[in-house]
Amino acid sequence: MGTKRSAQILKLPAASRGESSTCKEVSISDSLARPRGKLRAGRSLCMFKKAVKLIPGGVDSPVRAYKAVGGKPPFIERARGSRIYDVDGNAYIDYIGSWGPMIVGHAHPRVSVALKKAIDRGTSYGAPTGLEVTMAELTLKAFPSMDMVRFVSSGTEATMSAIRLARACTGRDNIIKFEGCYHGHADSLLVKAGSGAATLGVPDSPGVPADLARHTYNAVFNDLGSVEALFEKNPEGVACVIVEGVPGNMGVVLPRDGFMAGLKALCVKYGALLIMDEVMSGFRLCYGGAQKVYHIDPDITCLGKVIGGGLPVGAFGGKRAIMEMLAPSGPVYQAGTLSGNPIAMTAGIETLKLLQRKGVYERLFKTASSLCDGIVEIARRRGVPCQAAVAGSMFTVFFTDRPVENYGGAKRSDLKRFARYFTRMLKAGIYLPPSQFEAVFVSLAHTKDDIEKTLDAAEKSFRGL
Ligand code: KE4
Repeated sequence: MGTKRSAQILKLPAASRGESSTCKEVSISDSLARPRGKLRAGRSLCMFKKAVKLIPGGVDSPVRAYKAVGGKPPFIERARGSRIYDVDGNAYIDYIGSWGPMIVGHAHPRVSVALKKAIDRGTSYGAPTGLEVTMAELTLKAFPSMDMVRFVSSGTEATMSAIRLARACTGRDNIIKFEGCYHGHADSLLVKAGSGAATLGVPDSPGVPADLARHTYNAVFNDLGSVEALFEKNPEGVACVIVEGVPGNMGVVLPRDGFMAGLKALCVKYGALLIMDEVMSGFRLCYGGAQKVYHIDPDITCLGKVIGGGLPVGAFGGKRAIMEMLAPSGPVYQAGTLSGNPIAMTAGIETLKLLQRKGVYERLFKTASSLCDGIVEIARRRGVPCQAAVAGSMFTVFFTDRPVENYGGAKRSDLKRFARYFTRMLKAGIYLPPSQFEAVFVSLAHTKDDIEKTLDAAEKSFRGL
């Protein structure tokens, strides 16, 4: 086959049942064995049929609907360690990990025991607790660029609030983001967004007022010239540049050497704040995120996913002078009923404590690398062109024969081939993100045997792909 089969692998150091009465019960199987070699799906299909009448698209977050890969999503009933189990009794090796949070594995005993105790103390008070102080101490120690932090309930709230803060601090309205980067679904950030928006081909969502969208400019990731050009063409100034610490929402794309430092320098030059969105990269690359790997001092950092340990937590933090602009210390309003929730804080604290153990990130990086390298090697042998990037405990294999350094490069991927690969792997019991524009996540629960089983499934899936 005349295709270029080289695969570039860039690596970062490790610095990183609403039971439906009409859907019948089945037993849960712990093995990956498939009856007659295929997935049972009766109950999931029954639930999906019901769900689509009650919930738009049958899901509470678009990427879960399998629009980009075809078929219907399995409905999940439980998870433990590296395994996730659907309502038809199929078991899968899970590489979504709830889109990043489950880095220590599902239902980790340390986390579960702590949560069970916390629940007996009540689930929400709407009042300050010592748990938030503990979580703040842990977070600020991990991210020394931050003097203060505010907890919220999602990554979207974190980035939305960070943008408001940056606009208030600078008195400017314009923001610069990057095509293909996703920062949650706040209006100003749904302009050429990645992740689910890119997956569904709606990077610019209807419903975002043109008057607001015009204040959002998109640069090209890894292209400092495109950023400077936007600064230059905005004499009224730019409030902030927001960037994913390592983009995972166009798939994992690594910053070129000097890119992040260059961004920081441009922000200083033009008086804009640098917001580093580490909702995904924070605690996924290493204990301290991309800013530790790239030695960057952002003005504001956004966090989420891992810091909630599977419960809803987001956070944004930064320099004291900036953060004290926030109500009630300052005039910038931001609030949340469940912000700093004691159950969510408990899960986050236990998860971060587990991640502080020696050798954790070396192990995560080794697991991610061995899986990624193995898939790329199989693709090479099978004549399937692909590129791959590993960043700590996350990676993406792009089905393209050219390097992927930005969203344009990611979009050159063969999405049909990705969909075939995804479907074959799912049938083999491997639960991958249903989109080329997402990251694969490993956890401390993934074993050598899991990796071997996954590569065995890949060996079969690449045949005639
Ligand atoms: P949430 O509002 O979904 O908690 O976080 C938004 C967000 C912000 N910043 C980054 C870098 C993110 O990756 C995200 C959310 N990531 C997606 C997965 N690519 C969440 C999955 C989904 O949308 O269902």
